[in-house]
Amino acid sequence: MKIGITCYPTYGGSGVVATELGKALASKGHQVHFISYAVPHRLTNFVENIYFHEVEISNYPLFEFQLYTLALTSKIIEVVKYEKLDLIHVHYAIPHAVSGYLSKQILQKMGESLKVITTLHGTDITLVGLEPSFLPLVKFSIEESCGVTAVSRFLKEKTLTNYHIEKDIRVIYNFIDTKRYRPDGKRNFRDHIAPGGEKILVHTSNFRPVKRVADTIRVFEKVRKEMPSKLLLIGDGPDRYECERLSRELNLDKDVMFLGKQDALVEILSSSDLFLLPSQSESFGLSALEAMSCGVPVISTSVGGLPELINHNETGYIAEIGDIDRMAKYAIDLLTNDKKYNEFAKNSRDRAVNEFDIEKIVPLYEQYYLDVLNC
Ligand code: GMT
Repeated sequence: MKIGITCYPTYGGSGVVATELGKALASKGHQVHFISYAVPHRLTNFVENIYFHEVEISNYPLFEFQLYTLALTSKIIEVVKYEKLDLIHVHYAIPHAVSGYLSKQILQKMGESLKVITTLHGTDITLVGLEPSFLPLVKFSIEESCGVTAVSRFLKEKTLTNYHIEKDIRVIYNFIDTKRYRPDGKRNFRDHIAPGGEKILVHTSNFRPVKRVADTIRVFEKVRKEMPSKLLLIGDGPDRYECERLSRELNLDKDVMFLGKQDALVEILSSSDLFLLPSQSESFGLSALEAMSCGVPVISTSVGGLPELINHNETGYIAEIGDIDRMAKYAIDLLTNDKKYNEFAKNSRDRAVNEFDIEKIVPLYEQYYLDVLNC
C-alpha cells in the first residue's frame, strides 16, 4: 500500500505512535509518506520506503496567524495526486482530520479519490476538542472520516458520548517494540544516578498541567522519608519551572533530577525501579507502557484508559487522582517487598510482550486499512 501519515512531529505520544507505525509499515514493504511541518523526531535515520514531505507555510504580512491547516491541505492534495497514495492516516484530530476532509473534497472535484483515516489520541477529544470553538469541527471531521480508530475503549466511549456521534470506531491500543524496550540495561545508569544503592523512581511527560507532575514530587517526598531514593523527571514543558521550585521548597533538589528531553529512554527506564504517572487525564498512557516493557511496575491514577493498561495489584497500582498518600503507600509497599516487586516487574514485562507488542498491533492497523479501502 501507499500510505500518507500526518502527525505532530515534536515530542508527544501521538507523534511517537504515528512515527513508529510508519516505520513498522515501511519495514513490511509499504510505501509511507510523512506529511508534516518538520521531520518527526523519531525519524532520525534513513529508512527504506519512507518519504518526508514538509508543509511550507507562507508568511505573507497580511496573515497575522499562520494558515497551517490550509497549507497542510494543499500538501496532502499534492502528495496524494503525484504519489498516488491509497489513503491518508491522520493522527490527532485537530486540525489534521479537518485538512484530511478538505483534501478529500478537493481531490474529488479533480477526479481523484482519497480515503481518510483518523486516529484519536487523547486531548484532541477529552480537552481541546471540547472547546466550543473546536467542537463542531471535531465532530464533523470525525463523522466525515472514512475510518476512525481510538487508542482505548475509554477514548472511543468518550468520543461517542461527548460528541453525540454514531460511528463505528475501532479501538487499536498503543504498541511498543518489546525487543528494543527491554529490562536488560538495568545497571547502566544506576551506578551513576544512585551510587549508594538508592531506589530510583521515574516519570516521563511533556510537563503539561494534565500530567500533574507536582504530584510525582509529593509522592516522592513521602517515599524518600522511608528509604534512600532518587526521582528522575524526564521531559520538558510548561510546568517544569514550577516543579523545580517545588522540589527546592521541599528540600528535595539533591534527589530530584530534572533530566529534560532524553533520547536514552530505554537505558534510563530499565535502570529504574518504579514509574509514576499521576495524570488527571490519560487516554492510554504510552509512557507507562514503555516502562512496563522495560520491566518497571507503574503506579498511576485510575483515569481514562490507564485501567485498560495497568492491572491493579498485578503490574502496578491504581489510585484516585490527587491521592498522594495512597500512591506513596503503594510505592513504599512495593519497594520494600522484593518478592512482590519481582512479580510485578515480571508481570509488567509479560503484559507488554503479550498484549501490546508492535508485532501484534501493527497488523491491526494494516487490516483496518484494508477494511476501509474495501468499503
Ligand atoms: O492527547 C494528548 O495529550 C496528546 C497525545 C500526545 O501527542 O502526547 O497524547 C495522547 O496520546 C498518546 C498516544 O496515543 C497516549 O498514550 C496518551 O495517553 C495521550 N495523552 C493523554 O490522553 C493526556
